[in-house]
Amino acid sequence: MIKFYTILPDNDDIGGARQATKVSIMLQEIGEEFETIDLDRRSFVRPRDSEYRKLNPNGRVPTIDDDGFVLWEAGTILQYLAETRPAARALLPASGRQRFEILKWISWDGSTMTPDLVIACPLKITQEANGFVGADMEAMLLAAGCAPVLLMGHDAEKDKAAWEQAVDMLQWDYHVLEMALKGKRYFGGDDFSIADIALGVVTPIAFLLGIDIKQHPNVRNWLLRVAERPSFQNTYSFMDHMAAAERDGLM
Ligand SMILES: N[C@@H](CCC(=O)N[C@@H](CS)C(=O)NCC(=O)O)C(=O)O
Repeated sequence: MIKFYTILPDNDDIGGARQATKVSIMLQEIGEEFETIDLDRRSFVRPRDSEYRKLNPNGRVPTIDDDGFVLWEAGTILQYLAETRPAARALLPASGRQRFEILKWISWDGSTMTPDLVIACPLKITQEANGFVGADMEAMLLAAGCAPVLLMGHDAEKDKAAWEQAVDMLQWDYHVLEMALKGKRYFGGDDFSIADIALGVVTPIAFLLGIDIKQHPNVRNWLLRVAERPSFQNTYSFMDHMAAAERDGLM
């Protein structure tokens, strides 16, 4: 049985590992049995001498162990499962242009959307009343690969300019998604694919930053479509971020 290493929200003060939910959603979509190994972020994931780093030297989740084959990087795990499990064939065609269209979105998420969110999250804190990046928050952001946090909180004008630039980048990312969904139900076309799993997990994170997607109706309708799937409904962070959108009138 696949072992799935993650950080669940229950005992984690920042709501668990969003990237890892891509894998648990995939495993549920294909009906694969798996064992969840819930790690403590501070004591098991981050320490450079931890046992876990022998599996994943990055000190990040997700990681899977499929009968001795250890794999990390959420997007690659999605592709691996799609190609090794017959039940997952519909989630990534074996050849043809649609396959590369889908893989393009997996790559774009890892190289563009997720990094833009990672930059914007700490900058948002600088814009909140009494917001400041305290020592614990700073350690968390540094572990998550966000070194620019060290430059924040010293100059209010520069923080504001950087936050506005980060929001502008994210708004453009939503515009890219909006155009891609024109006339389509899903990113690969008519059918749900691994691209929808990856982007379905990260897209709603922007709601935590108060980013409004009302001017992007295709993205909204796609998100609502994705939200009907039991695998997403079972995912606490996704449901929480969608509830924030509803509460704050962002969709
Ligand atoms: N590129 C990696 C990124 C994984 C990642 O950033 N995971 C975060 C959770 S969402 C993590 O493990 N953070 C560890 C920490 O905060 O110490 C992937 O896509 O799998």
